[in-house]
Amino acid sequence: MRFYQSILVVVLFTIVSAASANIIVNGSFENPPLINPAASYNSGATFGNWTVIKGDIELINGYWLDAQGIQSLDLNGINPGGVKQVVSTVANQWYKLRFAMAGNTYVAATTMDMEVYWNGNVVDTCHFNTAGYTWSNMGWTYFEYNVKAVSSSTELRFESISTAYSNAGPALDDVSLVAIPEPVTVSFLGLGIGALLFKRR
Ligand SMILES: [Ca+2]
Ligand SMILES: [Ca+2]
Repeated sequence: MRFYQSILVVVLFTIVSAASANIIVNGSFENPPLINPAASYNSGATFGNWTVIKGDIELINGYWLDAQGIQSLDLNGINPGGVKQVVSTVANQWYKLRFAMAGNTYVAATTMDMEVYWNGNVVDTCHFNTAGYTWSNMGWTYFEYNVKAVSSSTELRFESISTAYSNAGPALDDVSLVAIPEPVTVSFLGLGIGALLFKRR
């Protein structure tokens, strides 16, 4: 009985991406810190790295408890509004987009509607029904999506399409965008070529 055993070449490549950080700046809307319970920003205005893109929005500090920190947005100031932030991205990189949504609870219960855009394309139309919720229990709900960048710069946009009450709309907080690490890649090169060979005679 003879054994012929080829050399098993195992080449192990391990790619471990560094832990990724949130690349949204001021995703929790804590800046600028407010003295009053609310501040209004009209279309074209900027605040803490966000730009208002339509209508008007209100930065809220104190009308309700937030998902994170002590400030968040009412995307309907006195009219449906929206915000955007342009972030630095890496082409072909996937990211996890995550945010908390609720609704202004100072009007009768209704469904608040918000569109999310990534690079100009609708990611989703999100809905939140405020029934049963109050300022102290907003029911903040997290939404998560995997989105892919196609260039070095990507626009992220949140837009209220809530018209039930023009001055009360979707509440938004705790926005994050984190690069999704490459899976740990283990390549056994040569495993098929120089396969372990047992030959028995
Ligand atoms: Ca916040
Ligand atoms: Ca409002």
